[in-house]
Amino acid sequence: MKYPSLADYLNQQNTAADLQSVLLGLADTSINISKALAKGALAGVLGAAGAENVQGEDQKKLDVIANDLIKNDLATLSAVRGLASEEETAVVACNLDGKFLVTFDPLDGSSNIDINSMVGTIFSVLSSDADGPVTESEFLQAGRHQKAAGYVLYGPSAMLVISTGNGVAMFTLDPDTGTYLLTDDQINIPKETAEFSVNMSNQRHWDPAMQRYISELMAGKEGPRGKNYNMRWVAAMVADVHRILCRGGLFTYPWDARKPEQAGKLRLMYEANPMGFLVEQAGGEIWTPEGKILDIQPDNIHQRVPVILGAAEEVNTCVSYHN
Ligand code: AFP
Repeated sequence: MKYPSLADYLNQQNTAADLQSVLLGLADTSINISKALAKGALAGVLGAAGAENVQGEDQKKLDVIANDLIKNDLATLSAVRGLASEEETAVVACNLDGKFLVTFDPLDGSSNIDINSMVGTIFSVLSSDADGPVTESEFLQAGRHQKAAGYVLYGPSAMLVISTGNGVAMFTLDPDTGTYLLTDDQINIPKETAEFSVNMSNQRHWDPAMQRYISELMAGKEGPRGKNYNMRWVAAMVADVHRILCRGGLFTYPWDARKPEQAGKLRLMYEANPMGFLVEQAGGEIWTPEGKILDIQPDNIHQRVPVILGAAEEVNTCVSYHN
């Protein structure tokens, strides 16, 4: 069976050549990241980098390697005007005549690196008609304005998942040829689910509404929900969202009282928005307890949000506990 390549797919979607160049560039960079991950300890790339990022998180060597690979490769693309990264304090200017802005989490799930578990790269593509110096304010667009979004999951297979606003497509990296081949473009999240995804160890820190919602899932068939639920937690949003795109479910990273001044752990511009774009394109929903995430007007590029995403009916039920 002949599987279409990423370029075949983008041409078939009539994706503009400049946007194609950004997506094809990110795909190429991800292949190099997957090679660095595969070498792991053999290349001396595991462990801590000995520095903190703007989030105050200890950087892993591969966080820095992945960030630099993406930053350097994007800078070679004439279509890219600027970029913002979880690992960069400020926005970075690329080619001032370019019309696309790229935000990304170069290696999501860093705490999984040293245990050879799943990690990923998340990216979001916005457009800008500004000229002159690149400013943070150009990036501060609601997620609904994204021109494309996607991720690469470095799992047993490396898989690229993207949307340009006309559904979601999944590509599998053929290691023999080093090309991403289209393996699924019928991605739909069922409206209901019996599987949820949350880090239960934070339960005592959640607000009472989330505590009650999750406890009623845990009560199973004998409880108010009247059915048993399964739970999964990979500790890499890319892997948990990929599972939801493949077989449904609800994922949440709620606000918690450990850092009450923070709205949540996950970042709006390069985690929640790109994942939310994909989830909505696949028929799911993504909310904070107060409203749809893709409608949020960002205040800054490293803004955090509480996240509830996945099966539309289940997301709406979870949000309703907070009303
Ligand atoms: P790291 O990249 O620091 O491992 O964080 C990953 C993440 O941002 C997201 O991908 C996971 O869903 C979530 O944090 C895991 O958080 P916990 O480690 O608190 O479970």
